[in-house]
Amino acid sequence: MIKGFIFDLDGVITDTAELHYAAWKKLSDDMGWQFDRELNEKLRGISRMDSIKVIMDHNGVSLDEDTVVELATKKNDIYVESLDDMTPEDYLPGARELLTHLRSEGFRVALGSASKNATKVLKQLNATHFFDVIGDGNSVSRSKPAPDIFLYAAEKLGLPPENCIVFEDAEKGIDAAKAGKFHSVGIGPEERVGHSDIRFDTMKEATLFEVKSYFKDLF
Ligand code: B16
Ligand code: MG
Repeated sequence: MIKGFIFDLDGVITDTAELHYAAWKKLSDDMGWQFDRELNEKLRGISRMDSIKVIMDHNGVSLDEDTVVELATKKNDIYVESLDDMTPEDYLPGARELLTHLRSEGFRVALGSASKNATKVLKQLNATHFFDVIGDGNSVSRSKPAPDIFLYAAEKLGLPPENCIVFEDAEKGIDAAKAGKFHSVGIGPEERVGHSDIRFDTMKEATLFEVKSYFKDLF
């Protein structure tokens, strides 16, 4: 039976991808690196250090580890500053409604994000109270597609994976959910999250009613 829900943050609760894009773009311009929206798509759901490595590989650049950390920190400073402008108006359409619905029906709810800035994002959205457990980039060391962040969240919720549904917008995020034997809901296009149990184009369509209808034997 389904007792818990685990949510990714960027691309599911809110669209921080645009802010990540602007920060990576600024760093890349300063460094003379090529960076565009297509490359930004490849960073969806992956950690900050993995992200900078993808950008450097794309540009055929190799630097010592200390410099890479320094540059990733620079990008993060730009990103974190931009979060100050985020408000409770910045939920993706449908996300707040779903979280409210889950709370009123008594489900256990966790965050399972790769971001080390997740608590700040939740605070800006005024969303912290929706979550019983916060699993973020500081909770585990192996990032998606490893299932670790979702396993961490489920353990803290006190539930086995088969009692939880994971919501994810990233290809590697769905890989992670499947690797952990969770049920999965994909948010986004077929070519990205078509391997989820059920997929919706946006969070607006992913209502509790639709999710319950699909997983009807589990409710
Ligand atoms: P930070 P999610 C991910 O969030 C983003 O999709 C990804 O683009 C970003 O690199 C990653 O968080 C790390 O974020 O630099 O804030 O630690 O989709 O897992 O909620
Ligand atoms: Mg995401």
